[in-house]
Amino acid sequence: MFTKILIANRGEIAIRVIKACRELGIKSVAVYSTVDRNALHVQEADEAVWIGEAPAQESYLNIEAIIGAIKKTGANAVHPGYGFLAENHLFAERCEKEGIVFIGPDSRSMKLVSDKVASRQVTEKVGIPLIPGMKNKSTDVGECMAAAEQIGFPVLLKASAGGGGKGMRIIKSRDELASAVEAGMREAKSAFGDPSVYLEKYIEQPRHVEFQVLADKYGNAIHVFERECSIQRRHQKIVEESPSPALNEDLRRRMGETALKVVEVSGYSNAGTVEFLVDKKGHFYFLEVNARLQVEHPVTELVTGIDLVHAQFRIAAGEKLWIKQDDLKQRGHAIECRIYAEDPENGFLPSAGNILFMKEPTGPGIRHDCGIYSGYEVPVYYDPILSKLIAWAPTREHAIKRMAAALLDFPLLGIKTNIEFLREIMTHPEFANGNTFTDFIPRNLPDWTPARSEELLSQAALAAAIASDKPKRGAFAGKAELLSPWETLGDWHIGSGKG
Ligand code: MV4
Repeated sequence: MFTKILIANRGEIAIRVIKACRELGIKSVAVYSTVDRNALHVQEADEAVWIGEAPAQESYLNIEAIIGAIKKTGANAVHPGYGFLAENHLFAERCEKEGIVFIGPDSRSMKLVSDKVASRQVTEKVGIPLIPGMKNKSTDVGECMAAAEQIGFPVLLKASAGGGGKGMRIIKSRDELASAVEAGMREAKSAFGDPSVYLEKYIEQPRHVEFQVLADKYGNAIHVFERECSIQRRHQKIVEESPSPALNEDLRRRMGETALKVVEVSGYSNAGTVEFLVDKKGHFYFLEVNARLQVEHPVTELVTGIDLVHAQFRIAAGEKLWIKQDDLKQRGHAIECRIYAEDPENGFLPSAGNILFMKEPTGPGIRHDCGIYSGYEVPVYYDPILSKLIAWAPTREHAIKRMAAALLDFPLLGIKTNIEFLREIMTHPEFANGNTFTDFIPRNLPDWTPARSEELLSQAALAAAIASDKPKRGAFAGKAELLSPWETLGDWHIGSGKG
């Protein structure tokens, strides 16, 4: 097993990996940009290396700087987290060349699965169900017209170079096809530099259901069940849960088998996620593979008891898979809410600033993967995710109650967040009924804005009163030695009892 792992990331996922190292007695190395010098991951790691200025290109995406930090500290492996370089096959390749273990898939399979067209061709050959559609991209309206007739309306136009829903257009009939295809190509050209598009059968009101997989380097693989991630805002997942309310045992078995077939044909290893769309008749269609540990991995960990980060370490270190598929069971229900620094009164635009006061939710079945603290200055440079709140309980109904209560017990003052919006979702009858389709937000909470509740205002008043001059945790960031309590406990008097 590794003796020292460098985490090439920041925020809550860096903390998550640092904690996984600590539990196994593995030394951890954080990397940070100038603006992150007081960030929590810098304080929690055993060592910390500055890698550049705030813009990600100069720091967390700076391959040379990160390789340099690995060599400088003698780390024998690197965990990329998610985002940044996590699915950058050039970085994985560079690590392979430098003899540094990249904790994730090898660069070849990473490159294959991230090429949507190639992975569609590979999966189609072995009978994996794909959304009916064009085999190749096109820039010709006539070709698209013929394809649409063959597919059957409504069809969905997708930009070949797009992704994450960008540039998608629903085309309901033949009459609107030509103008929609021309507009779609113009948009694709200006947004992605590539005008080519393709058409698929439009799956109405689908669910986004993904399967966690674990595969070792010797061809052994298991799935660790599903996560439902349909509640998205502008194609950004905000609520995820496991099990999915939509799956019965038979559908779960068939989707799990299909996910393992995708892993097999792509030669994938380590932790990965196979994404599907599920329609209202229970038909499922392979979408893509995510070659990284996902933001939402905790819901899988809570219902199966598997530590996915430890599993990543062990597989990357060359261990043979030690879990048998039949050993795995889902127990209870877990729901995750992503806490974002976004201003719901301003179109959920990212909102930075100083966290005046926060009190993390706790209690039975509550987990909080947190990358912030009272006094922390949230920077504008990076993805606005602050933390993830996860609630586990024996039943879905109970997990919802636990989550709703935890969201009510989570003062986070000084910056705008989506906490109130998440409470609305958790307490919505359609969520309770399990009607969690990808159109949940536009259908149930269109143009939502927060109500200024008395409860919130009194919480703010209370927190403002409490938020005294607590010593900023950032004071000792980056310093090798841990400061003594005398320098960090503030105005406490110990011993004389004189008060
Ligand atoms: C679709 C679809 C319906 N029909 N394709 C969204 C981004 C990428 N993951 C693929 N996505 C979809 N592809 C067909 N043929 C529905 C989605 C979709 C989605 C669409 C709109 C709003 C939110 C969505 C969330 C997940 C998936």
